[in-house]
Amino acid sequence: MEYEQLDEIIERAKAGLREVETEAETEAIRVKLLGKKGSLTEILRSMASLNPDERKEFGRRANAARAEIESLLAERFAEVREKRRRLKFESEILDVTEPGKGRPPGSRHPVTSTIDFISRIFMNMGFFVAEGPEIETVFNNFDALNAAPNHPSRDMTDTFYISADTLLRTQTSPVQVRTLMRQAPPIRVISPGRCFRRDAVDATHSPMFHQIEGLLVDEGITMADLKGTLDNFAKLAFGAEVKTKFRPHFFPFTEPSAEMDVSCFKCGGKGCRVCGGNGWIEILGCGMVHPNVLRVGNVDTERYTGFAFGMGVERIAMLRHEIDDIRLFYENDMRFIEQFR
Ligand code: 2NM
Repeated sequence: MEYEQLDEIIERAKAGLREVETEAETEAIRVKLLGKKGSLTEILRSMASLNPDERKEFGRRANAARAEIESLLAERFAEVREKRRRLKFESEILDVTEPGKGRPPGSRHPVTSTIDFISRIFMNMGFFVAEGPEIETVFNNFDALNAAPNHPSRDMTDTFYISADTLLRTQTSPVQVRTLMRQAPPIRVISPGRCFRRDAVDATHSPMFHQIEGLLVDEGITMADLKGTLDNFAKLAFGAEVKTKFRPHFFPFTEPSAEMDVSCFKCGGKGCRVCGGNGWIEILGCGMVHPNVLRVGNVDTERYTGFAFGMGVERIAMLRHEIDDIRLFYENDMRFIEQFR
């Protein structure tokens, strides 16, 4: 009978498997030849018409043919599976020696670098950095600082109130108040941080800005200590050649109070754009801590005296970097920030 049909199926298996590239294509050939409706199965069905001897011989050969095709399939399956694995590995190859994607270096915001610059100078003189909350009590922000009940800075039009007794701090001195209440003299702290005042925005005003304030309390502290410390700061911050000048001023929390000017570090005092033509630049406010403030911290005012000072961070940064508009600090424009790398 049709033994040639068996040889032919084997040939078709060989020819078909030469073409296949994937496991799915190989499986399709398996189904076509050996599946329930496959060619070999069809041939076996036709065995019904054979006599027993023929059927036995045909069955033997058909089984041999099936075995051969199965082994061809297994071989091809292994090959295409291996090929798929190899392609997957190749597509996933990682060159661990390849240089990383260049990430542009970041830059610190000039407000941050100015805070660090000023803090470092005072830390080198023995001051510690203290921080406190931006939401403060009216007591810490005003009462403890000897501000009269009717002081204009307390006004709703000057201060952001959150409630009758809480507000956004208008200066960082409440941090000094907290320090005084927690710690006995000697005290040497500076407090950098964000402050808030209801100011209209222009080139030199912002309702949110930064300050650094300082406080020193110890036995025998006089105005000479204040002047020596702040003159030293001015020389370290703006150049050894600068001179300082203290002009009388008024603050509720200090008595006497003063403002400190430095001779222009740009033009040496002749007058230029940086100093606005007059040769001197106002840098900070300062004074001897008012006894009423010291008493808030239960400091013995017969034994201890102290001085305090405060300066605007943006103002110092603007002077150092010749920035002419405070709004540039808050626009998050990288082209601005990257200039201070
Ligand atoms: C200034 C000017 C003068 C100041 C006073 C105090 C405290 F809490 F100790 F009384 N801290 N900071 C002070 C003094 C701040 O800023 C222009």
